[in-house]
Amino acid sequence: MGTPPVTVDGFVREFLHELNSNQGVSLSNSSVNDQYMALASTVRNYLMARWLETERLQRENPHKTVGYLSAEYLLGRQLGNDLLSSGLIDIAEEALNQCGIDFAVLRAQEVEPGLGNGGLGRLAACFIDSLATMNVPCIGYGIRYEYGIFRQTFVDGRQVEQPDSWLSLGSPWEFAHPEHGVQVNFGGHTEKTVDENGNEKTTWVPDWNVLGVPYNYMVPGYLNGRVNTLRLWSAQATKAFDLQIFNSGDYADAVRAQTFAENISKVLYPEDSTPQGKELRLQQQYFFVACSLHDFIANQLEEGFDLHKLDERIIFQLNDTHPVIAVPELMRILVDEQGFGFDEAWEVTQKCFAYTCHTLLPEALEVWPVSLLGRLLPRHLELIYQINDAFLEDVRAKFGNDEMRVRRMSIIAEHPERSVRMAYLATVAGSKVNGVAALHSQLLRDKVLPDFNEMWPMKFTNVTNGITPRRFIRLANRSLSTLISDSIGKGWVNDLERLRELEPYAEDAEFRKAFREVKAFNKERLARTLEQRDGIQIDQNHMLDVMVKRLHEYKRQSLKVLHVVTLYNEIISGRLDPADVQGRTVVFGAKAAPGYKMAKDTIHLINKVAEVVNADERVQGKLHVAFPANYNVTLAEKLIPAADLSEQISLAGMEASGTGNMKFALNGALTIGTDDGANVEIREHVGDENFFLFGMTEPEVADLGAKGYNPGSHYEGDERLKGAIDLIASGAFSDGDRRVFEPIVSNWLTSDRFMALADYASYMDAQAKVEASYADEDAWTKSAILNIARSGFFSSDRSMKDYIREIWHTMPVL
Ligand code: GL7
Repeated sequence: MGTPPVTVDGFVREFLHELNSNQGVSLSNSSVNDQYMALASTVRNYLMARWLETERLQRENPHKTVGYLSAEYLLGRQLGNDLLSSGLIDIAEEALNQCGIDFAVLRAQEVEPGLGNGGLGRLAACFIDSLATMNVPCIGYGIRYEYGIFRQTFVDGRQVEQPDSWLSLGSPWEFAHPEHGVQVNFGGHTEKTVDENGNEKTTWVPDWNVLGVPYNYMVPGYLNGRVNTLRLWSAQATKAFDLQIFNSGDYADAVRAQTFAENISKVLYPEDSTPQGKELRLQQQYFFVACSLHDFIANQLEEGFDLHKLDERIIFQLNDTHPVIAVPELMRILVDEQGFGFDEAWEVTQKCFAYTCHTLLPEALEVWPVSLLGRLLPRHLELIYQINDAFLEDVRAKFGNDEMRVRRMSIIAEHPERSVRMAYLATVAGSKVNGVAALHSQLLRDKVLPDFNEMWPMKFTNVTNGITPRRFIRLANRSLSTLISDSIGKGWVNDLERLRELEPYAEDAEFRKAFREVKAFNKERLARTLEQRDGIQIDQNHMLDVMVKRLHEYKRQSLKVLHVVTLYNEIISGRLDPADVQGRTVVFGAKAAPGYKMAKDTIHLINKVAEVVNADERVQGKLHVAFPANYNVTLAEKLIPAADLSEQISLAGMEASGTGNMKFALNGALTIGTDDGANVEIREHVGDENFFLFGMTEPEVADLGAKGYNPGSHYEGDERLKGAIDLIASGAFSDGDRRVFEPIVSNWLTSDRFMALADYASYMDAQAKVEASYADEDAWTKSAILNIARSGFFSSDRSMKDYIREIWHTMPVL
């Protein structure tokens, strides 16, 4: 198939053709959505030949592929990204111009697919971008949720969730293939039979099933002609399913059955880090991994490939525990369908999986009650028991009959309810287990999985997360990109360590001036966006102090609120002279899981504090709080390039990595942060003097916890802290009603699980340093430039190299 000519005229012709033939309209009577849809098809047409070519090469000369199994992909908008990757951005802009269309308006028309909660889903999107750019064969497998992460609105300062119907205006980036639907079974029972050779055979007799329909998305590499595939599965009722019920004569029941099946891919669970053990969630997990494994293996079988060597063709990377049910599924396929012996199948399976753990929070480690798993997937439960028996035999062989250890390590937990520990299953099955930042990987070995580390020290490794420079610098910060390219050439976009060449420019007054202009430009752009989107006005001369991430107690948005309230209180009480205060706009962006009360109360508090502070003349021009609703990738792309200060203030030992922290540093914001997650490595790279460190270290946190933490003593012992908490407790931010924020206040004073009060004084000191540094414009700018120059390590291209070397042993296709 031919690619349209790569010229403005060629693009115009293709675009008009798409408008006519796909949208059925002429330019003069087309809507913005028509134009956006036609533009998307045009871009697809340019990428199509490369996609087909990538696929053909892989078919003719199969390379080992990464099967990235992830329940979430937080993709962000596609249009800009695909235009960038195909080198068509300028041509498209000019072509649209010639048609009298404003490119920016069409870009704004795209609804971002929010098929993830936060860092974990966005990481998956960065990784598949990097693999395509590095010419590594990869298929991303996941779920095509009909409703992604909810749209957040505020009503009287409280979060209200709206469904995210991202598909309602059509989704021009996907290709549905109903003809390749995969049947997925559930429920029923198993039967044992003995064949003519006396071998026992198990058959799963399921009692219901659904159809998984694949939707393919292009994943273009950056200017390299490669287009990998993201395959997301959508659930439909199968014919058999319908017919059975139709035959029973109940039409209404049949339609209900269809809805039941489609429910499986209906909605993304909005819990971030704290899964709810809901049956539908397990259905989703099994649904997408069963489809994905079938998809890949059926292809190998068609080719006549020997599945004993499956690991030469694929490595399935388990993105957290969500896809871990793939382990017994592969065992089932090999044993029950392909006639492998158990040991033989286990040997293959162990080579085909690797597991990434993304958390340290005990409540985030998924477990499934045996009762539920057995009802939904009876054969898988049997296989899990069998895997566990064999594993525990190895434990006994290695450590003697240490029954305490055996109980600790068992994949099956007995209390409080008999259940399957998915992280343990993944660890036992995986060829490698990795954490997502150096500190996290160490804590994973020492605290979460110490027994496993003792058993298999070689299994454990670290791969520090990364972010794609294409989306988060080149696309999101075009003015900075131009400044960088004008100084060191264009090669940095897929070789981010080259940003080092910027170091000398920190000493160059001209460059610093240009950098400040870039920041000013980005602030102005942000101001326009917030005005349009939220009716929020911000002062572009302020320091922009940003905390954007999911709302979670461990991330400590409440510590940031205490800082804001302290500043406010100090000014209005006259203890702080406004003339001595650097004008500051604090921006929050955060969604709370709908059932997470403390997180929602904190959102309410932030909004109420914003209301009072912003209306108080005594702090005008000095302190402003902005909390735009519905923080998402699209807003991040505007917010991060404008930021001066990046807030990464989790309690040490709680944030596995963080990836927002990397995006800020790479866009020239300075970090105020704890010694946690990837902050540790960011500080090592950018240098102590360009990072505002505060707070307890992880061992100090552990010590304090062991000694017994008493938040009340911090409150009593610190006038400013007491003042801030008392002000909130007094009803100053709740129209005098002291009850409204009582749960937050009493939590601070009596429990404070994440020790915000213990780190408060140190945080305030660090903020004072921020304030002093910001006053020295030149010194601040130098630090910002050095942050950029020294953060090349945090490219997701580097993360991919680490995975390839340590875990996957795949090769780029030359
Ligand atoms: C997370 C971690 O909380 C976060 O620190 C990490 O950067 C991210 C990607 O590795 O994974 N784990 C998790 O469950 N969610 C995350 O964002 C939702």
